[in-house]
Amino acid sequence: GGGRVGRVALLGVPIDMGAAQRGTLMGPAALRIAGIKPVLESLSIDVLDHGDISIAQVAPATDQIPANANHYRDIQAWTRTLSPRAYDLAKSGAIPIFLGGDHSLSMGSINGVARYWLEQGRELFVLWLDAHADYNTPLTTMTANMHGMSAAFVCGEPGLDDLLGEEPRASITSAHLDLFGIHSIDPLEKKLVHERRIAIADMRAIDEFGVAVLMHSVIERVRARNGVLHVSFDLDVLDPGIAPGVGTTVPGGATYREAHLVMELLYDSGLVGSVDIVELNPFLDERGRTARVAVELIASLFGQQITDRPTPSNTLMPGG
Ligand code: HAR
Ligand code: MN
Ligand code: MN
Ligand code: MN
Repeated sequence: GGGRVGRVALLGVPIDMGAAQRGTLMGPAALRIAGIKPVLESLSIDVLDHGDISIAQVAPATDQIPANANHYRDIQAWTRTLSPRAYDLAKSGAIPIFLGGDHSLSMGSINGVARYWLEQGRELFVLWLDAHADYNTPLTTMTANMHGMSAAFVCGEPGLDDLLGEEPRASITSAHLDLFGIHSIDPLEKKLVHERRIAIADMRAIDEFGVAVLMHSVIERVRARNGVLHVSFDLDVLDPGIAPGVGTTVPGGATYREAHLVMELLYDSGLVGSVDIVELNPFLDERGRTARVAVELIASLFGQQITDRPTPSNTLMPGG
């Protein structure tokens, strides 16, 4: 397979202050070691790795630090640095893949990408693959961890209004957000998600109806409006049995095949314009398993057919 997607731009975002557990800052390196670039190249995709961004040059902020937002200044610096980079990458015509890093990075990646598509007159939709809804605000959060607030922020929920500083805010409407694979949500967060009537395919719905039926409705909604889809892929949507290398594992996640089918259907749709891969914590991983699963899933998202993969071998002594 492969060939339909022309160019991919990789950008590492080594951020871990949005989560309670340190270590996701090693995620971009682990994804590279697991072979994200050569795997995409094997699908005839032109891949440019832009390396990791750093927040060293960002101008000091002058706004008040809001209550219930841990490490606000760090996340603010990352968001203000990432958003214009995301805008530029989208404008370059490549499909950007943002290598995390914890999920707070999506506040910057999606803001930048949304700004570009807004200028183009195209509607941006966001598919949020996650155990969690990440729809907290400083008013609803139980932890103050900002990676639990990123979906709410990109939908324009109030509470982090000065996070971007001078960088223009380009929110999507909550009607363009699809939460998928959810199996952990806080009480006030759940209330807010229901008030906004956000589309949510939780793990119970996936068990009952299956990934294919639910994904077709996501895809058709985007296609009906000639939209573009950003995929925000939090590895904790996967069952901890196949993806132990994340900070917030929740039992009852997606299986290996459920996750691949999501990616295969997304590839077939041809609608994906940008991607986040987040929450990989190599400090917690088992011998690179989670990083390898992540790279295999990205391959499916970019056209690897399950029947085209090299045959796994159990041979102990090749040629013996
Ligand atoms: N809902 C919880 C909170 O707000 C847990 C959020 C955990 N977030 C992530 N990203 N791992 O999905 O703290
Ligand atoms: Mn998340
Ligand atoms: Mn999560
Ligand atoms: Mn299941």
